[in-house]
Amino acid sequence: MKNTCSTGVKMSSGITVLVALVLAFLTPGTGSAQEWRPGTRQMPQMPELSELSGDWLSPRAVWFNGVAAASGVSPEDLRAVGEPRRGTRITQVVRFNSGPVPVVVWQDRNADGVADIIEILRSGGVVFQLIDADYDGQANVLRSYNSSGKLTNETRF
Ligand SMILES: [Ca+2]
Repeated sequence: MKNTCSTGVKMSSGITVLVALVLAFLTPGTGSAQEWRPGTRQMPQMPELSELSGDWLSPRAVWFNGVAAASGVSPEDLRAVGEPRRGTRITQVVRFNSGPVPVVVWQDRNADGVADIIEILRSGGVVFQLIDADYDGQANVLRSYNSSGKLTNETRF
């Protein structure tokens, strides 16, 4: 994984903060909205459809850390809408919406009950995409996109 702050860690904390501030001002388009990372590589269980009308956030709050900065919408303001796999009650897609607009989308493509794509959107456009490409329950890649939909970073795990 790329870590551009590795030299900063060795400096005194005051200088590190100063360097971080200067970098924040000098680097256009890389504010806090671009910094989302999953807290864990272990992809989450899909919620049951019946959970979505209750407190769906608390049991999976770790997956919503940083979502406010990335999306511009606080997780507490989201409404969860689930979509079952055809002919079943197995959750295939959950959209965590602000009004009609999805802010976070979880998908389980292979119906094993574990999310394999997690997307965070800003104003309706995907800004982060976390993918478990081989369906082993571990995230393989995190992609970042800018507001034009252009891929700006790809981190493989
Ligand atoms: Ca899955």
